[in-house]
Amino acid sequence: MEQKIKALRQQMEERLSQVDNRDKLSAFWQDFLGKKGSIADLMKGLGGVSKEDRPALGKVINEFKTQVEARYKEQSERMEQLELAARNRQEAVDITLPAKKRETGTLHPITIVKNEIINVFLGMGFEVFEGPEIEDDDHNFTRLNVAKDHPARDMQDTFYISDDILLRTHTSPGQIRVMDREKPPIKVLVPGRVFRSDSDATHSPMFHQMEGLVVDKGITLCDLQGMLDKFVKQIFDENVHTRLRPSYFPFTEPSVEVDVSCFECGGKGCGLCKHTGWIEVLGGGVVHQKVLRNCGIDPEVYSGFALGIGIERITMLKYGINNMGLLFENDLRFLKQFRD
Ligand code: 2NM
Repeated sequence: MEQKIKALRQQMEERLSQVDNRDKLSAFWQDFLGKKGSIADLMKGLGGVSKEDRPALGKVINEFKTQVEARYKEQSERMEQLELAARNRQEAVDITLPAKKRETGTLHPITIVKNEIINVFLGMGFEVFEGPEIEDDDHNFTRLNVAKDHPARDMQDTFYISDDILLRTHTSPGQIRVMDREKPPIKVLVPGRVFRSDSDATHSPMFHQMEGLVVDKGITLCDLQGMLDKFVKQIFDENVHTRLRPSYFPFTEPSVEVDVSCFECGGKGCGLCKHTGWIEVLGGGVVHQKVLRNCGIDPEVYSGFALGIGIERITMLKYGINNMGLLFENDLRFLKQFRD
């Protein structure tokens, strides 16, 4: 029996030295420690041994079994480590490789300029209000002193949804809503999309406007020009200044067209200013007394100024864009140039 164990021990070591995967390890377990394995055989063999020798021999077999189990465990752990090492090698990531490029979005140039304009006016103490894009005739026209027979009400210019519901043609109805709710002093900025049935190289049926309104005691056209001067210096160039020309809007009296001195040539005359030295940038005026009265504000006590800026126009001037269509095509080759 002793001899048999000695031979088995040798066999065991030999088998173990050949184990290089889980299947072989499992076969080893079956052959030595399994129900029909060598050790089970040894135990069975105990039956034919004399009663006196049995305890001692049983002890030897048990010790051998413990040894085999210990060696099996050792090998099993070694196997796990080898497998883990192999998996680590296989799943290794080369952290020195350049990362995959992820496309990030950019703000649309109109949004960039809109934010810039808002920031300038926020710095002067304005608040921002947004009104609805679908308006009624009353807010969009009547209360702004646009008479029933005014050409701006014509079907050609306005997208009507029904007899008196329409897509706003300017953001002024938003200012009416502000004056309905708030009493002076009012200092508000109303940005938004506006709609006019007009489409050619210089007109889009949808465009963006930013209107400003200031109402308080003693507001005059001088306050408008002072603020505009500050505004254009921040938006275009520290050296530009403004010029007011008389104009006409039904909702302001007097009404003005506002030019900036050409920031390209400094006023000497160039292609951008069509050799006039001036570029038209916005319109405005002193809010018509009728409009104030229409909103329950007493024009004997209060006065105000209003202004309207076309955001597309400012954007094109600022970035030297000569074709308005580019602002609406959403061609990435164009839009990517405004990454900042
Ligand atoms: C412009 C030009 C002139 C304007 C007037 C008003 C209101 F509501 F106070 F009457 N809002 N916007 C206005 C005046 C807008 O845009 C070129």
